[in-house]
This record gives sequence, structure tokens and C-alpha cells, in this order.
Amino acid sequence: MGYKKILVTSALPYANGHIHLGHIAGAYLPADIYVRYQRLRGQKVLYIGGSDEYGVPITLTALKEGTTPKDVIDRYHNANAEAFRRLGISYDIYGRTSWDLHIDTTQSFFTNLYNKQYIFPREMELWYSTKTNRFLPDRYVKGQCPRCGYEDANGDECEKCGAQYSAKELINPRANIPGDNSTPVLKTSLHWFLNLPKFQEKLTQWLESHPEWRSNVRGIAWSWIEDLRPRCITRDTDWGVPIPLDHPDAMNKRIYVWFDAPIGYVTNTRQWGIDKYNDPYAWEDWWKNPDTRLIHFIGKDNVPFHAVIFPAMLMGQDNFILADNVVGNEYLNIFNRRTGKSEKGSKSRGNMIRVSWAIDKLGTNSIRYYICSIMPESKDSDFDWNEFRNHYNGELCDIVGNFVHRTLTMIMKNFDGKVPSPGIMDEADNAMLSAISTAKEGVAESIETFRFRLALERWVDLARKANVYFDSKQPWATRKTDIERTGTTLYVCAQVVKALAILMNPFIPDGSLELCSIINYEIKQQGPEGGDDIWEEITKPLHAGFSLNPPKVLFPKMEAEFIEQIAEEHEKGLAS
Ligand code: B3M
Ligand code: ZN
Repeated sequence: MGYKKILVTSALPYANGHIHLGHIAGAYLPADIYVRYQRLRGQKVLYIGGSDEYGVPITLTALKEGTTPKDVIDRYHNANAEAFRRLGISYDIYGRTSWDLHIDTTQSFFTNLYNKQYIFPREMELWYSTKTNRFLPDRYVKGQCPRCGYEDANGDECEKCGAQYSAKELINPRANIPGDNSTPVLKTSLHWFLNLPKFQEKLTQWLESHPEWRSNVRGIAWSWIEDLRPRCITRDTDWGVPIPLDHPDAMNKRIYVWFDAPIGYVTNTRQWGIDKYNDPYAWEDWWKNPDTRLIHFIGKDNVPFHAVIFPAMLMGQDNFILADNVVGNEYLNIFNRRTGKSEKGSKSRGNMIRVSWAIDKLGTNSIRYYICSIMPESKDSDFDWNEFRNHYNGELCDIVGNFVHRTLTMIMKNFDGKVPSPGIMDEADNAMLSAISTAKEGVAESIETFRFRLALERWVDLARKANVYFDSKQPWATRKTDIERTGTTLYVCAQVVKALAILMNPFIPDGSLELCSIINYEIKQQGPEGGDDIWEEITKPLHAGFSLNPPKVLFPKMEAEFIEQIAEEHEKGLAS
């Protein structure tokens, strides 16, 4: 606490494919909910995102598609920026690591570390294809894992068992490039290493100061910190940031993508300051200001980079802040209705659900709602079409939408569309009103502690209670016998509607704005400069006599057949 600014980042997805719902559940929706909530609180919050555009993932895609890396990144960067925009992921900037500015930021990080002797050169034996006369970094070579025997292991790490090893340990290596699956030979090459063991003490202290982090993230970070080794941060490739050293061996090599990618957060902040204030130094007031709270949202496979390696890189600079939290989600898997089993999303299976496809079919409200309700916060979860229908229809439509609709309909019919004046409040009325404050506190507390599923449940729970209250008060019956009583009931219900509208905002911004316009309530848009604590308005009453508009169906129900048809398209591989 005591922070004055909040700097939020979401992992930069590789611009070599379309973002899918697994990404959204991992790093983007939680960050966006958090950021939108903090903006409502009037906090100075800046949300940085962008594309990761270097490295083997990009060049390999270019080779497979028979095109250039530049073509690949342009296409997917634009497509992904657009998909995020449509889903309401509210970045302050969505940048690119291929920007010239990023060369400058990355080289400055490298040079600083080099000058402080945190980077050293070392000769390595690497796989080299004599067929195409090139080194085979990372996924350019495949073989059998020296630890678990997995047949499809990468050059220096195994996806199956998570082992890291040096390339020469790989068993039965083969080149993994379109047109080249020859058996490579070992050849020496000079590379540069980040001397991670030098940061052991500082990393340990820093991690010890954060017992509040999720245990999955701390577990992974500790296992790395207890076994730190120098890491190679250069590659034999021409697609990446040039190495800022005057050395003959540096010429035809580039900086490794996992070194430059997190620096992309800094570059994109620099660009944001230039775009917004024409101030090339505005970024320093975020990254070098101890009053800034830095929070990274990522999927769990990115934990070592955000909780160990990037922090070490920051420690080796001058006056950079370190992350105050690294929020790592587990994976969103896909429930296969035919096999009755959960399976990993994978390109080759074609079972992943592309964001733009999902929005075309289902709109953003239902997607944001469902993904938040199953967010894989402490363990993997499944995307399941039956559950999608149950959650959306059963909760968003039947509980929230229904309550809002019945309240507004009765106010229209019986009170001329104006918030009625309340008479004497009884115990149930007061309990309902105090449930609003409880929800306000509860949702806030759970978002602040990164428990987004719980936050969403607490929001729905307010509507659930309100339906019970509505049923018990029977305003449709009392209107014939006791109009004052009916007015009191609907006054209370109107307060709940307004509370639901504001509370909904971080989760389902479009639905929230639509409801706000129905109740003539405007949510002020606030940004990095901060503003008012709008959250407090959740418990400020809409006054008697305040005019409301006729209700609309906010969340139309989706028929079982409709969802079935979409699920079948997905199962045919049309969604990826
Ligand atoms: N592009 C890996 C990924 O997309 C990588 C993240 C970079 S975050 C700085 O999962
Ligand atoms: Zn393995």
C-alpha cells in the first residue's frame, strides 16, 4: 500500500498466430479487470501490452507460411490488436518489439549489464545443419529429451518434462525446418551469457519480501533461484535486436527473444509517453519511481522470465523498480465432448478458440463473463460448451438480467419511470441495502487480491439476493394493495440495479455501459492521470424522482441449438 501509481503489464503474445481464449483466460482478462477496477477507484494506472515479434517462433512461422518474418508480424500484430480491442482489453498502448525504439531500450539494458560485468562471452557447442549451412537455435532442432525420452523435445528444453539442458545433450537430433530434417553436427559458436548467479542474494531477498504471491508462482520462482545458472542471451539468427558489441562474432548474431521481450514493456511505456505527452522521459516516472506498483499478468509458463530473469535484468540497471506482484494463471484446457476428457489447446489439434471467431459468434459480454467464471487461478480449468450455456444463461441472463429487467419494468409501469420515494424501511429492506455495501467491499477485496472468480461470484450473488428479496416482497401483488410499500421495495431494487451496473464494469464493460445508459448514470472514463473514486458511488443512492429509461434485454438468452451449432463448428476445427 502507499503506492501512488500502478503499472500493469500483460505478457506480449508472439505475433505468429491469432490470440485465442486460452491466452485471454491466462493473462489478458484478469489484467483488464484489475485495471478497469483501479481506474474506477481513481488510481493512476497504466496498462501496457503489445506484440512479441522476434525469435524463432516468428521465423519458423515465416518459413512454414513461405513468407517473410516482417509479413508475419505485421499481419498478426494487427489482427491481435484488433481482437483485443473488440474484447474490450483496455490497453493504454499496444506496442511492438519491432519498433526502432525497442532496439535502443534493449541495447541499453544489454550495455548496462555488460559494463557492470553481468554479461560474459563463452564458447558453446551447438547443432549446425550442413544441408542449409546454419546453426539450429531453439525449436530449429528437435530430438529426444535426455531426461524423459520425449521424442519431440526442443534444442535446449523439453516441453513434456520441463527439463533444460545444453543442446549437445539432445539425443538423435534432427533439423526442424521446412525442407531440412537432416542430421546436424556440433559446431562451436561464441555467445554471451547473463550471469544470473550474481543476482542470487538480491533475488532471494526480494522473493522473501513477497510471501503474499500465489503459491504456484512462488514455487516456480524458488526452484529457479535455488539453482541459478548463467543463461545464454544471444542466438545465431538474423531476426532480433543486434548485439551492441564491437566484436566480430557479434555481427551475425542477435539478442535472444526472451531477453528483449520483457524489455518491450519499457519500450512501450516510452512510446506511450511520447505519443501522449510528447515527453521522451515520461516513462521514467513509472519505471524508476518507487511510488509505482508494478504488476505482471502472465500464464504460468512465463513465470521464470517474470519472477527471476527479468527482475535480475532490472536489478542490473539503475534505479528500476521491481514487480510488486507476478500474477500467473494456470492453463485453460478444452473439454472434448466426444471423449469426455479435457485436452490441451494445441495448434495441431485445431481445438483452440480464436478470439475474433468467438466474438463474431457470441459477442464480448458472454465471453468475458464465462472466461472470468472459469478463470484458471489456482488450477487448470476447462472450456466446456455445456457449462458456457449454463453459466451465461443461468447466471448472467436469469439472475442479473432478470432482476434488472423486472425492477425497471415495474418502475416504468407503476411509477412513471421514476425512482419511487421510499416509505418506512423494514428489516428486509435494510438488509438488502446493506448487502450492497457488502458486495462493494467484497468485490473490491477479491479483485485487489487477484481472485477474479470470487469477485464475479460476489457480484452475481448480490443479484441473487436481490431476486430473493424481490420475490419475498412481491411488488407485483402489493401494487394493488399498498402502493407505498411497493414504492419502498422498488426504491431499494433501484439502488441494487445501480450498484450492479457499476460493479459489473470491470468484468463486462459493454453490458455495464448499456445498463448505465438505461438508468441515466454516467461512468466517467478515467486513465493514467487518475480521478475520482467512482467505486464509492456504488452505495450513493439514486434519489427518489430520478428518471430511468425503459429496460432492454441486456443479455439475450442463447438457445441450446444455437450453442450446439457453434460447438460443432468448433469441434470441426473451424474456430482456430
Ligand atoms: N511471447 C511467450 C508467450 O507468448 C512470450 C511472452 C513474452 S512476455 C514479455 O507465451
Ligand atoms: Zn523431457
